[in-house]
Amino acid sequence: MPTVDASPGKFTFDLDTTALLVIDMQRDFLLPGGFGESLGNDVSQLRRTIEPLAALLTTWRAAGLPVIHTREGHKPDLSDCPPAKLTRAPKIGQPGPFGRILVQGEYGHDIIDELQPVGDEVVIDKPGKGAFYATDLSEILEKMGAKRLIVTGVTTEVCVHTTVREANDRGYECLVLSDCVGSYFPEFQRVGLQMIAAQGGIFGWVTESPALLKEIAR
Ligand code: C5J
Repeated sequence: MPTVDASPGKFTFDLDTTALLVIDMQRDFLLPGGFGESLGNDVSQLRRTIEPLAALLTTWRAAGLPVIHTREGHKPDLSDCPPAKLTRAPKIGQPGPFGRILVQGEYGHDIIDELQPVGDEVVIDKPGKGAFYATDLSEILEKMGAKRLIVTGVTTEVCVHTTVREANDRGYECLVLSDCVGSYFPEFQRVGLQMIAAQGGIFGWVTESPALLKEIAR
């Protein structure tokens, strides 16, 4: 079985039962001049994930393995956006440089050009931070027979963490790729990754993408 060196220990997986999750690599979060930057964030902290993630996708797709993309956002009438979320993120639904912010169908809501889904790859629209909440992700993974998830995307301490925690509680083993997840805040990136692998891997495993690429190539 393929095995990669990871923290807190080796992560062994079976290519037939492992899916790649690419979380919220959306223009609103990543493009210079977009929503993320308008909040005062340094988008370069997220953009450094694009190149390794594109390389991973190339190899993963060439091996014929499943990819699931997610997008955080809401229906145009915001009926799926809880008032408590809107109160703390009042820009949601407002016009921005890339269309209404985090609204489905808008340019900014979609995935960046470099990482656009191809073929029949699944795209899950999610109203929350976690990819399992109010989506079909559980059913999709069950149908695929997935038992393990390779987790990538943004942001490390928010949607990646929430999804890894949700997945962990549902019995999935998660390997988080540190160079393919990003936070606007270097401190949150560091601590967020530590928290996943702490206490014997309380939420999962952490490694860098080259370790995984090497195993897939074998
Ligand atoms: C945030 C996300 N940070 N995808 N969303 O609001 O992490």
